[in-house]
Amino acid sequence: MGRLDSILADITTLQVDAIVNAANQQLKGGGGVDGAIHRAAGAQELLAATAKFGGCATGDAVPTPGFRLPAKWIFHAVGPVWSVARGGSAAEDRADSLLASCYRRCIELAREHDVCSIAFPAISTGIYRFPPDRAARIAVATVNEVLDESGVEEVIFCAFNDETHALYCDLLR
Ligand code: AR6
Repeated sequence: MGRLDSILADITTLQVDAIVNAANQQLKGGGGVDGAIHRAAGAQELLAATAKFGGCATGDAVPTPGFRLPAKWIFHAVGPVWSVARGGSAAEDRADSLLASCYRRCIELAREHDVCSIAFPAISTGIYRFPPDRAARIAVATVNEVLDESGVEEVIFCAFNDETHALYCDLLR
C-alpha cells in the first residue's frame, strides 16, 4: 500500500527515484517547472535524451535519466492546456481525462522502471492554466486508483505555492 504526501518544495531538489516534468508536446524545454528541471539536470544532455522521442502526445509521458538531478529518472508528462477546454463541459471533461492520463502514465512508467518513490508537480496548473483545485482532485484520485498495483511506495505531490500545497493537504487528510 503506497503512501501519498504533499510538500512545498522545488521538485528539482528531491531525493526520489523519479520526478515528473510538466512538459510540452515538443519536449524542447520551456518555462515553469520544465525550465527549472532543464537547468538543474543539464539542458544539453536532457534535450538530447528527449529528442529521441520526437515529441509526446498530450496525456502521455516519456522517460529520461535524471542526469545531474538527485532523482534517477525524469518522466516528462504533457498536460492539457485549459484554455482549449473553455468550449463547454465536453471539452472540460476531455481536459480532465487528459490530465488524469498524465498521472496514470507516470505511475505505469514507475512500475516499468522499478521506481519506489515519485514526485509530481501540479501538472497544467501554471502556464497551461488548469484550475488548481480541479487539477489537485484529479491528481489525487487518479493516483489513488492506480497506486496499489504499481509497486510504488511513496508518491509526493510537490507544490510550489501555498495555495496548491493547502489543496493537496486537504485532499490527503
Ligand atoms: N518545482 C515544483 N513545482 C514548480 C516548480 C518547481 N521548481 N516551478 C514551477 N512549479 P508550469 P504547465 C509549479 O507552468 O502549467 C512550460 O513552458 C507551478 O507553480 O511549470 O503544465 C512547459 O514547457 C505550477 O503549480 O507547467 C510547457 O510549455 C506547476 O509547477 C508549459 O510550461 C505547473 O506549472 C506547461 O505548463
